[in-house]
Amino acid sequence: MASKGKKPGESAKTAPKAPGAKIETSYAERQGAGGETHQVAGGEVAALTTAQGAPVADDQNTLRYGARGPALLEDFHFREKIFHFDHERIPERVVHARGYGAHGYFELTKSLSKVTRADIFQRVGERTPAFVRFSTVAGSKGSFDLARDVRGFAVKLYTKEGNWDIVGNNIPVFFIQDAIKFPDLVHSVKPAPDRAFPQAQSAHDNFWDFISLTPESFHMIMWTMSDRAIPRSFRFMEGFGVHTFRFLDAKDRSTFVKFHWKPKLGLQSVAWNEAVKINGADPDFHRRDLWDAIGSGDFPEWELGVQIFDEDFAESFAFDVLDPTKFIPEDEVPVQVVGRLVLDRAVDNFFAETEQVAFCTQNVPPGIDFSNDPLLQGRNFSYLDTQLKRLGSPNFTHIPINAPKCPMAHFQQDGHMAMRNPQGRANYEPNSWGAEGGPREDPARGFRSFAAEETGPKTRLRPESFADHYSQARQFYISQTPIEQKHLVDALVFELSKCERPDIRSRVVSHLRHIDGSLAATVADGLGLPLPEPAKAARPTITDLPPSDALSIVRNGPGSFAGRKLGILVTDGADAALFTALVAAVKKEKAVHEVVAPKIGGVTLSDGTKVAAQQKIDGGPSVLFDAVAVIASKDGATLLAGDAAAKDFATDAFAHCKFIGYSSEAMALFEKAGLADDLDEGCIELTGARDAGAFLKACGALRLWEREARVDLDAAA
Ligand code: HDE
Repeated sequence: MASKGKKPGESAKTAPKAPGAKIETSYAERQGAGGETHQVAGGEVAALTTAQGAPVADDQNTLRYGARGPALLEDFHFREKIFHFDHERIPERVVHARGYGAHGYFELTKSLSKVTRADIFQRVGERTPAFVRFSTVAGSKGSFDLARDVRGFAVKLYTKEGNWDIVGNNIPVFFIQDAIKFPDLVHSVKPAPDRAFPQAQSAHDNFWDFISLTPESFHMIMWTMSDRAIPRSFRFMEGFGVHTFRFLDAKDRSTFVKFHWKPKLGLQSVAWNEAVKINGADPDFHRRDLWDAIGSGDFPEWELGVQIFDEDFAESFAFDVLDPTKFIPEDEVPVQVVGRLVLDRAVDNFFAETEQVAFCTQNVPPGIDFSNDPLLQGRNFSYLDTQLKRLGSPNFTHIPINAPKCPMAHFQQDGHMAMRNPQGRANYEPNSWGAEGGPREDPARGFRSFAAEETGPKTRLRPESFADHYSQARQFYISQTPIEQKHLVDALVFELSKCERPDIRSRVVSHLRHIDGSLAATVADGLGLPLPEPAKAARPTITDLPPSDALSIVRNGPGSFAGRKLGILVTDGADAALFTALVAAVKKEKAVHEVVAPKIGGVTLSDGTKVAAQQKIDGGPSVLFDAVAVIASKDGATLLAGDAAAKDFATDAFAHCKFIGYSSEAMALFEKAGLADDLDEGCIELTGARDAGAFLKACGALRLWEREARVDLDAAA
């Protein structure tokens, strides 16, 4: 198991050397260009070859008659190169197309041998290799990271008894109860078929039309309109297996289980206005964050938690445990932590690993089994199907990222791109070739399904126990802090304001009336809409489900700035001692910083020290940071005060409720930015190096949400 982080850009393998390949002169040299980057250093390097292995002498010019004549068909190098290029793309995933993956391991911290015979849960301390792919759902592969969307959280665990894929999301419930509605849900949120927009967003008529006609989706809507759908980074979000699964013990006795991933660094999201701006400033914000964290050795980590419960609990629970639009509050069934997941290695090649990884919900090892959740049952069909389309061959398990890391032996053979075929004469069983006859069944170790007794007529019927659509939506809403409730209302108003049809807006609000009266009234008011009658409800809302702290992001924050990023805007002549103290305090908090300066070449501080910048002010807006500091000299502050990007840096940080540290000279910038009269307890003057530590401690609260009432018309109203 690799445990060392790979620095971005560092390749695990070096290119194979062609034996004795001594490159005489490069193309650049022959052309007289001789630029440094074209020089062949050291003599012996890998020779460029065709895919068939023939060394290539000239990769710059096609073969043609004379210098200006027609190209020749016999140029096999050109033909092969273009042929391969033309076929580089594979179909993007129909959902979850935009994603980012990393390698790591799962380590068991608590044995579960009493409830499951799954090998991965037997030996405390044992590590199992893992690959995780995070994703957004609606956007295409090239869309931006900070769409308001559910995030995929798919984990492949290469156990000793086969791959186990927990293909989950960062939200513990789903929009629909039956897999047959999935194509409709996805069609509705994707760009409309006639105009092919909007991309990567749900703020449009088609989506809300479908939702307003699908009452079961309203619990999930509460989550997707909450800040959970705009996470600060993959590292600060939870993951959920969503469905109820089964554990099977050595005697095939079953208990139910739900899976949870809890981020070690706590939960955090961004503000919506910030998300919109991040998408412009850095569309790769989330993938860059993961890449940088792993590259710097700050390995992202989650705890694996399980909620284990039996049939008796399932019977007594207020909702059906097979209904994927419901979760089980942690207050009712505690989450037991049984292990940790650490991501410590970036991919060597995005396509080979992140793009080709093929998760399948039906990949479970012995000791783990499915429940009858109708969404899970449908997914078990869908994922295999989708991989065949995407990867083009039933042999997608031969691709290294998908291949199990335990021994495999079977009689499957042939097909496109077969890398492994049965050896010897027997490719069938039973056979009578004895020891040479290949693998045999293993009834003791092999996968066995839970022998559930199923009866009933063959029908298309939604169970009565799935009919309550609003009670848990309400429970989620009342579990949020006031600022989180406000963000949820704002999100609904924003999204519905993008719908052109007033009847769709109104129909959505008619459902909100069953969730919370003031929620419905505030959204209606935000839309300038008369409060509609409540929608017809299959069941009355249960109004006394207790709030649960586990559902709030704010209540599950980190309480420290560890893993976060401070943006320091500096100018020439800025106080060197203060700058140095700030950087030291950042390090002490296990956070990181970036220097933002008027020029990318950096600045010269008051003591003559030169500091390089990571961002020029125009390219490093404050939305890219969790908190900011402005350390300016008098002249520098005057310079910044005349710069629109510098003013935006300050006003956005303020509007997004960030903590702002500043040297007294920076007031000149704040004055021009119109902030001087508004500075509050989140704006901390750094009078000297000794204030740096206290500022970084204050940043641990992440945001001063109280400020929002002063910067947002909707909050003030
Ligand atoms: Fe998926 N889903 N899904 N899904 N899903 C896919 O498989 C599907 C659902 C989830 O990073 C597809 O390989 C159906 C719930 C993730 O590669 C496809 C239904 C949850 C990923 C598919 C669901 C998910 C996918 C598209 C309704 C959370 C990305 C490409 C029954 C528990 C995995 C692919 C990755 C991907 C089908 C509902 C999570 C088409 C039919 C619920 C994280 O097979």
